Amino acid sequence: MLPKLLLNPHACPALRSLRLGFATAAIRLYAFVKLIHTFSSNTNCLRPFLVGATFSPAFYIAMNKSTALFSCAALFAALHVAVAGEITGTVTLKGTPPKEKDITPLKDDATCGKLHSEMPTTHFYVVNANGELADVVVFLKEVPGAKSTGATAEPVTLDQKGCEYTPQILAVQTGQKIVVKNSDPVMHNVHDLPTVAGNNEVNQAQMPGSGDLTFTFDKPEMFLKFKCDVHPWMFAWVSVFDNPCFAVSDKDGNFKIKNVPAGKYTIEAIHRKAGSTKQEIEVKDGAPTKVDFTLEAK
Ligand SMILES: [Cu+2]
Repeated sequence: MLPKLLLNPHACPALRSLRLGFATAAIRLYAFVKLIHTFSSNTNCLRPFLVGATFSPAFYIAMNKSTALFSCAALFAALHVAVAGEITGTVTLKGTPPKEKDITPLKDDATCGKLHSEMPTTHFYVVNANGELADVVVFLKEVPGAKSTGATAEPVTLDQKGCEYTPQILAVQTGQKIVVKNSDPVMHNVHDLPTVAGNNEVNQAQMPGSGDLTFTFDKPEMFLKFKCDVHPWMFAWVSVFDNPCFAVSDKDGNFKIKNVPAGKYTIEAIHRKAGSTKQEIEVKDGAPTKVDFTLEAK
């Protein structure tokens, strides 16, 4: 009976006004819950600033129209301070990189060699036809107030395929899981070699078809080395950060660092062979910031 009355298009003005009131309250409540959910499930740069923004379902239910309205206003006011920007850019390599080296011991290996139809090579410089460079770690030198969200961030996968690590350059946060897979029909021995105190050295065999291994690191470290004790040509390099404000350039040299709190920063791009370069930038509320880098082949 009540729904019928409420939905009747010829209802009296009092009922129409009541109906409008319900609809507005529902929309406000939905907008607020959606907003909170967006930020509380966010795993990137802004999250450390909104750690308090997690509430139980009971909280949403108990909230009435006026609290919703007040909270929306308060949250929007708070976000005006915390609104984030996005940094995007491209890394270009100047000059011609040295020719990649053949990995002859891999091709000659009785088992691993069969996994390659051609001579495998190193992947020191992964450059596209336009000279844009992959595998460059781009990060903000200091992000005041930002903390690692690694404990709840998506794990990063490090695979062993064709008796090579893939990817060979990766970056994670402190406490973020690195899941090591073995997609090969051979045994590997995953062995990380940290140089920073507090990061653990682990040396673990991984049989073909066996379960994944998990690694985490507690301290920031650049290019922490992973090797395989069975296959001496296998290496991967993991950079560990204590905040989420970093990226690794893709095959077209592009990178994106999302939800960076507004402010002035030093941003650095570092490549294992081409070295590093820095720039001073300012990220403004809600605005995209474009930063391109050029590194020289060495
Ligand atoms: Cu191996």
